[in-house]
Amino acid sequence: MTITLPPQTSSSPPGLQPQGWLRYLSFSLDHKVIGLQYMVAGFFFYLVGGALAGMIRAELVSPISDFLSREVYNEVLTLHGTVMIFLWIVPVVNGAFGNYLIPFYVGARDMAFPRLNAVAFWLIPPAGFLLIASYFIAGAAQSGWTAYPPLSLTTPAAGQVVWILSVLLLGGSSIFGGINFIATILKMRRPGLKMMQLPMYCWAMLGTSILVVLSTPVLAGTLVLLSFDIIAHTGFFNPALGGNAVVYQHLFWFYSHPAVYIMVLPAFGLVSEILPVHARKPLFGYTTMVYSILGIVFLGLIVWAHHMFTSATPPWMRLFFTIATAFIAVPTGIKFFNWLATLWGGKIALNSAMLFSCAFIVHFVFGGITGVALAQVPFDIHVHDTYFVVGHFHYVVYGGTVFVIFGSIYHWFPKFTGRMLNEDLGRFHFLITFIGFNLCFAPQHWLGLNGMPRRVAEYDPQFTLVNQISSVGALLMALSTLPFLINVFWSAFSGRVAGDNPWNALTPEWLTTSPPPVENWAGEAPLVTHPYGYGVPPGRIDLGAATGREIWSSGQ
Ligand code: HEM
Ligand SMILES: [Cu+2]
Repeated sequence: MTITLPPQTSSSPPGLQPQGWLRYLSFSLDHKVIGLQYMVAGFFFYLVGGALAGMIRAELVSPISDFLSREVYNEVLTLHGTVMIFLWIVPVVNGAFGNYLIPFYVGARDMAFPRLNAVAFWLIPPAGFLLIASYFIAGAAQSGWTAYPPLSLTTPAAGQVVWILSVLLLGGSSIFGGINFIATILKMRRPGLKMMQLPMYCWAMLGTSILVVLSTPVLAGTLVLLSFDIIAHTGFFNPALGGNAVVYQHLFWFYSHPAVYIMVLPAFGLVSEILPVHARKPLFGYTTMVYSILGIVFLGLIVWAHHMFTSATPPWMRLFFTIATAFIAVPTGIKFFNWLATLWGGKIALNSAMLFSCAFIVHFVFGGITGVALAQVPFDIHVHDTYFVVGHFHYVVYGGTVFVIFGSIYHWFPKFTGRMLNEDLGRFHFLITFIGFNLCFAPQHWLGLNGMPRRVAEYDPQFTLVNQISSVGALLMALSTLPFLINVFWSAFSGRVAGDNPWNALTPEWLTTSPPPVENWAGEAPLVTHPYGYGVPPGRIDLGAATGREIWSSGQ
């Protein structure tokens, strides 16, 4: 079957589109505007999720539930998890950077389906406000972001149904986005550009989008059935009505394990773009990087039940899921060593983008090792549903993904706005975030190993001191947002003018003006066949016909 998409010249008559900053409040079809809309909306929800995290940590300063009632604690916890995953990380690493960068990387003027793209974004704000409004109107959901039955069937129904509705809207948004990325990467490539010449972020987004398209509909279907159980008292998952709650867990984790890769694969891709530029070295092991992404996609789809070792899972199944999970360490390890090899012997600029990216590598390795530990059944039985798990996944999602989001903003801000972010403020931001993060989440592993359960507002007084240390870390993280926000607002208007290519980078988005014009390039899109041809002496490694600046001019 061959589908040929029309060559894109103009997605919409520019004259009909609002200009200036009004563009960002309108139903724009420009992939760059949509990308930044995702970014700003995502950051808004990050502040909301962060405020909720602050409430959680404030409650946990003392062992009794004094600041929040137990019910409200559960609502805050559920909102926090849902907002951070579905409204901050997923929309930003996929929607924001994907929409901004992918058309440049494939040499297109826009995404394959610009209108679908706008619809995907505009589903997010209503879904987010619905979720938050439920807190004030009906009382928010209380059953955690996993919404396990029978818990989600016995807590107040209205908030849970609103929660389901909101997640369904966000899932729809993800699926539309995923379809668009797959079509754009496979079908919109500039003539002459081969798949194995694409920047690594394209491959990461291709893998991510495959996961999105295969697994999100399963979550959507599951939640629809759950809503039937709540509203119409059907018995799909309700044990009291002959349903099976473990089936819910299988279906839920069939989405939610891949979801960790939906968050972290794009982050891998972004890091693979940042490291070569600031180390002035070609990305090491391009081909193995591509195959390890595909390997992670495949393995990511078959390991979901490692979340269910304590859910009456039979021994043979536990064995299968342990082994399959351990195998993910192979492609992930390949990527890790390739990043190290990229840095090795490089001319490293330790600027903010690089600091955040390098910290990502450290955190991710730590989170990965605790993950392999959790995949071992005897260990998991000991720490299941304790703070060890909370420590583990925050190292992955925050220490991994959120650090990469910040690094990427420092890297691409000059392209977005035409101005540089302030480096001193950036390094200061990095330092406080780094200290705050590790202070907050490293001690939680100790809490878990010593038996403090997660999702509780009250705990044994022996854990008080360590919880207080963790809360101080959280406070530092909250404060670290300030220098970042000041930097962004100040630099957007008065920062140093960046020029088109302040980092002397070779990927195609830097070969146009900053910020880029409506259709990305004034003339024809450049053909970039060696996006990582840095610092290689001519003749030493055969990079084909042209490297560096010669590539930039061809086709322009
Ligand atoms: C200032 C930063 C943050 C702090 C202090 C914080 C703190 C916490 C705490 C204390 C919990 C409760 C764990 C439990 O009892 O089960 C929690 C849960 C959670 N957090 Fe965070 N968090 C932060 C950032 C993030 C980020 C950036 C994400 C992004 C994905 C995130 C995702 C989650 C999730 C998914 C849960 C589980 C919620 C649930 O089990 O229902 N957190 N967080
Ligand atoms: Cu998992």
